[in-house]
Amino acid sequence: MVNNSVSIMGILNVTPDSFSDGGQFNSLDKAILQTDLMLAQGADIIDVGGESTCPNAIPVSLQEELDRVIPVISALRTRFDIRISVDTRHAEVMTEAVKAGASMINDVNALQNEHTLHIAAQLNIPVCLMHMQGTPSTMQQNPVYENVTADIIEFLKQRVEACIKAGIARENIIIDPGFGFGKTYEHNLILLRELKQFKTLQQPLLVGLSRKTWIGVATQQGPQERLAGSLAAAILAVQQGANILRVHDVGATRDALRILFAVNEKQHD
Ligand code: YH5
Repeated sequence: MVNNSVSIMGILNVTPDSFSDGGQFNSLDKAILQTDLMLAQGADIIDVGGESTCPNAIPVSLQEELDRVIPVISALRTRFDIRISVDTRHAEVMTEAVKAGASMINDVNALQNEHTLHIAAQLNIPVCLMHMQGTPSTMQQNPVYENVTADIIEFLKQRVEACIKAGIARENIIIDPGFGFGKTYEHNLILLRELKQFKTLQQPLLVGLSRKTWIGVATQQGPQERLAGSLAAAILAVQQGANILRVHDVGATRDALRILFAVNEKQHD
């Protein structure tokens, strides 16, 4: 945790078709090496995902997702003392991941599937509720909002209420506007400009900005050249109250946060 207030969640993709790391870390050994590196660089959470949610991703079966994710979580659990989050939309993966050692659920569907909602309530661990308009395959076709920030705050407010009604403790609920998920370039800019409005929900706020398409549009850079843009976006988010940053580049993000906290004259780690 940087300065006791912002946590860094390192992304561990275990998808062979993963666009952002070129599928570099799809074997168990590479997953362990990558985790070791992210831990050394200051990650507080490792987010393990086996299903790509980008629009042209090849769909994976439930069994395939389990086969990718569960051995990695087990291997990380035996080797490292770190919180492991599972990035999944499926109840079976949530259950098996927690058995294998995960202690956080990251659901890009915000537990809208009734089964996942009840499973998450039983598991009694932190959950991240992310907003997405549409489904991964269609979400970027024509996203429309009346007021993007207000609409997403209202959606998340309703999801927080549904979770509490299902028995999830309020302290275990993290919210996320879902940058890039059914949002135009302009929508992403407005969301980051107005991010502090999400603090009215009074829940921890997670943001995933790292290397996303809109950053590439703004900087005119490809996926591997979006680090500087991602760091700038991360700092803008933290200045508005973001509590968890989901990132590919843990060390660089930690250094950027150190500058922010040094300037703000807060303690550093
Ligand atoms: C998120 O925001 N995002 S997976 C496209 C890219 C680069 C990165 C084209 N899972 C989030 O990281 N979970 C993902 O360049 C997430 N919040 C939460 N909670 C997409 C991703 C990416 C997509």
